[in-house]
Amino acid sequence: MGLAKESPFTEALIQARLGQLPGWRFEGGAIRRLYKTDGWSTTLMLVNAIGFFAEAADHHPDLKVSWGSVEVALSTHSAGGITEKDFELARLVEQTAMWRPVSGSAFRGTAKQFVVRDSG
Ligand code: H2B
Repeated sequence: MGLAKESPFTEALIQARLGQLPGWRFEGGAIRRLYKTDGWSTTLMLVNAIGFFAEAADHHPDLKVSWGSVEVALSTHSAGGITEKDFELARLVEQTAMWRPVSGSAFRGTAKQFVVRDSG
């Protein structure tokens, strides 16, 4: 007797949940988003930030890394589809990638483009 296999979300549920995650789509069996960056160093910082959360969560995305972009693809291999784990990590990745100091913050923030806001 093993652990009960988690059942994956239906496509209708995936699409409904994606309504709350602008920029993310369901394609090739994964929920995914492309983040464009201002270059290699920002790309690597984003990869490392995602990697930190993924390891702490014990849930790991596929990352497609190019000079000026990171594509994040999430699925739950053990369930053979999309589960709450993927949506929870997607929300965390989104908050992390798009985080900037709010106006009026004590932080000046960076003048760099960093992670592009309308990454698609
Ligand atoms: N990541 C993802 N995306 N899907 C999984 O099923 C998964 C994982 N399983 N990270 C975890 C690790 C499992 O292999 C380990 C043993 O906990």
